[in-house]
Amino acid sequence: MNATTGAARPRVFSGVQPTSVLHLGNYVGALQQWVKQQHERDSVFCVVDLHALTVPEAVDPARLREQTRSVAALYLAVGIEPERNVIFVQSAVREHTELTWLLNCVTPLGWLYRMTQFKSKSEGRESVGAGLLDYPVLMASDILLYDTELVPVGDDQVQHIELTRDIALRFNVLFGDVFKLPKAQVPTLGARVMGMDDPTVKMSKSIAAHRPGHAINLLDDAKTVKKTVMAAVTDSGRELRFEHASPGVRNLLAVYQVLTEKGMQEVEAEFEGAGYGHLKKALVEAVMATLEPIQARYREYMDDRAGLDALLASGADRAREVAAGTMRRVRAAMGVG
Ligand code: ATP
Ligand code: LTN
Repeated sequence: MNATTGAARPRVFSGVQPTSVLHLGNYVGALQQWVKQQHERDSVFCVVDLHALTVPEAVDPARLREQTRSVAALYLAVGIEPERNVIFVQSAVREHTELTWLLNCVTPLGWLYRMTQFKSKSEGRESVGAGLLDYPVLMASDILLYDTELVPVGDDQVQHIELTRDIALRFNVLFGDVFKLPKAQVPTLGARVMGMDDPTVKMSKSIAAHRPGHAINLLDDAKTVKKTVMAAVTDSGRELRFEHASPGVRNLLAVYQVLTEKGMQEVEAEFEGAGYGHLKKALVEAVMATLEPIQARYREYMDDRAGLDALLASGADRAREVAAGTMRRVRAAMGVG
């Protein structure tokens, strides 16, 4: 698909749901890794809008469309180069839904009921759509359509990628060797950024939507970031060492470390004898130093609507070419189409 990439580079696929504005956890857990490795990988990055529909009551159609463009603009704004990588919107490539149906037919229901994300997202609800249970099969289709080897994600998604391998393996056993078996790639640092208001839960878009102070969003201004960080949960101690810190303080230290790209010891030395106020102030500066250039580029992409749409259309064309080839193999193996 990508004439400039050559065959030797491993294929990478990843995506984010356009459920709302992305946060710092999405950035350090996923997007930052994508950017760092884009020169050594043959990458496909997708805005997974069909996944956002799995909680349909949370989605307004006009907002979903706008949010989808906004996430795509953020991919570009964080530094993903469209010439080197394929960037596209999931619903523009129909092969994703077609493969989902075919993979549904080889996926035991028990495997889907076991997924922790399904359990947590369906908990306490009177009724949930079949799409929420089927979410990981759509995700498996995303990954398997592109002969993906590596899937860079935060650690909450590892279970879904293991399931993707299981589905691919089962398909290959039943119908012959069609799919490559992908692996998750989780960053050593920042794989699970915790909530600023509650360091016992992962920073998450869905919580941020109804709890101000939970997340640092990538489009937050300096005043909002300052308010969120200054109010972040810490403890009554003073110890600024990774090993002895409470979960809230450890989270702040880890985010600071990952944004400044400093070593653990360097960070500890920097804050030796200092109070939490000092750490929080330094963190606000580090966050804004990361976010300001991203926000400036984001505005440029969002202001050029035609340019962004053309870029996504060309990404979808390139993605479709690969996806169509995989579907020919799948249909032939299954005896349909
Ligand atoms: P939602 O609350 O809508 O499920 P989310 O905030 O969990 O959303 P996703 O769209 O599910 O975000 O995740 C996009 C990517 O960001 C995935 O690779 C995921 O693993 C990663 N990610 C999400 N939250 C965090 C976090 N707190 N720390 C590190 N990585 C994260
Ligand atoms: N479930 C993922 C989003 C996602 C994804 C993918 C990630 C959908 N399809 C394929 C990697 C590869 C999440 O982050 N919530």
